[in-house]
Amino acid sequence: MNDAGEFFQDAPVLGNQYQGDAALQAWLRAHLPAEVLKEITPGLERLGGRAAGDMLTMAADAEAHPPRHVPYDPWGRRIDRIETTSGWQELRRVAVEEGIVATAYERRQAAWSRLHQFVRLYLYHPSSAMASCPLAMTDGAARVLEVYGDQPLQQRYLPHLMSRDPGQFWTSGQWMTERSGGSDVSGTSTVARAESGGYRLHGTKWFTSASDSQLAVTLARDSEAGDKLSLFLLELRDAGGRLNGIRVHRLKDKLGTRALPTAELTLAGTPAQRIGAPGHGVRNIATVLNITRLYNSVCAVSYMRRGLALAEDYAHKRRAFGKLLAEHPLHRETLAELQVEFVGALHLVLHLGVLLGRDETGAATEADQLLLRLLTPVAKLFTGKQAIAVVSEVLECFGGQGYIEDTGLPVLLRDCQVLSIWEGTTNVLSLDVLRVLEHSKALEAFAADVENRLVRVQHPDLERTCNTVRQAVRDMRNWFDATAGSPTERETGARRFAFSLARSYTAALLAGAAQDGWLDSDMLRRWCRAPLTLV
Ligand code: MFK
Repeated sequence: MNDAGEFFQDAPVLGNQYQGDAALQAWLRAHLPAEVLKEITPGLERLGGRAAGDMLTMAADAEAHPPRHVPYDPWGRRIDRIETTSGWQELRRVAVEEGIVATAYERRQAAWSRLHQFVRLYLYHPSSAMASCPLAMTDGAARVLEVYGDQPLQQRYLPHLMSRDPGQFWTSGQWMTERSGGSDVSGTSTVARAESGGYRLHGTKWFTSASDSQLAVTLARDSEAGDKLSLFLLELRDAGGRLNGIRVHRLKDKLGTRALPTAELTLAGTPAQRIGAPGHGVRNIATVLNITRLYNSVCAVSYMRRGLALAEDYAHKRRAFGKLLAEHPLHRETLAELQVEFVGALHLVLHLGVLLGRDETGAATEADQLLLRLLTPVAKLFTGKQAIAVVSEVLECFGGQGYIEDTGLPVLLRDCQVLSIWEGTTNVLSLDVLRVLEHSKALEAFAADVENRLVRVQHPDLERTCNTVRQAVRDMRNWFDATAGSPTERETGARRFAFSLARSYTAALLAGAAQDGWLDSDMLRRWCRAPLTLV
């Protein structure tokens, strides 16, 4: 109430996003060696504070002042300048200072470094106005250079991509999409003409995220490889800051990710260098995609957490029908259901951070590698859809205020909506899951891993739930065998099958945590109340 007795609602407030996250802390305590947790905790606390502090001001500025394309200088010269606001630039500086990319490549925590980086990204992302998008592609570019780049390429570019110095840090875009397609890149018409030890690229790219980056990886038809697709790396600007044979047509007018300068552009003789073997473009860029798909999953979970943090706070200050929202059983139940979705997704995604960390440091078993390959598209498609559903429900927790722009709530939903589209739509990723299962022993590795987790669960209260998970895995294997001779039926069920893999694997992860006593077993029961198999 104010002095005149009028009512004004207090806004939801965010606290330190690490210190207030009991689910994350419980997971880290249960998995990380004590000395690793001790070493990284102060940094997580600092970043958790910034995510609820100075980063929010920067993100609000970036969101309120979207990037601008300036095609000409005052005298008519074509310049194609991309202007971004100071908030956007500051968010990039925070990312560099906080080592959002560097943490994964410095490998100070050996096989735990990737997990550490995932947690940092999880804290950074929902306050970053999507500055995390160029970081995802930068990380993917660093990884593809590590795996396929020759020494000169690695020496020139890796230090920039993993730098902690804002003056040295470079970001990379990832340009796959042309007018003819984003999912099906087989129609790519950009050509790469070999020229004096390098290449020059000619063609038009339809979506180029983060066009303010210094670098980009892209696909083009390679004159040295019978016009098959190869992967190329290009520098956008020359030493004087002028675009390297690139003409920007326009910035895209998007539903969300409005602070992110996504452009449509033409390459007209842009110098480039090939990464990896000629004609292996799709296979090589898949290394980038597998990183960006994991970023997408981490970011999806972090949006769920952000929405819940706001909704929980609000439920303890908003009164309706004579009591706080938090005192209404149905509101509490709604929040509890959302919390379970978030916790399940958190466990799945952090587990992928463990698998990726092992893979990148040579510590992965063959089963780890199969699971990583299988669960990467599974987690991306599953958490992308979950985030949209959870954040949509979160908005409803605020009633009409959830629909009002300057509360900062609608942007969460607008930005979530892209998570199921870019980096492979739900259907394209469901087909990728089939591709993995049809060409490897990943389903066997999956079933064995689930059983290894369930067999440890001795608590009598959990037995029935564990049997439900076992039955789900049997059902999935039966469906997969039964559709072996019917590609159409298999493809038709691919999405349901991928969701089944996500729900049942997550159930096995939650069962282990409940058995070890650091997860409330009610969470597991709630998770398993929804059908685990949809095939
Ligand atoms: C905040 C979050 C941050 C995210 C920010 C990102 C913003 C960036 C915006 C974008 O760039 S969006 C564009 C993203 N584009 C996609 O995700 C493409 C989606 N389409 C696919 O993934 C298709 O499945 C694919 C292009 C791969 C299909 O192409 P093809 O030519 O039909 O591929 P094919 O023949 O199935 O596979 C070629 C090779 O790649 C095969 O290996 P081999 O040559 O050895 O047989 C495949 O096994 C391999 N491959 C394909 N996907 C793979 C993979 N290998 C490993 N991992 C994968 N994911």
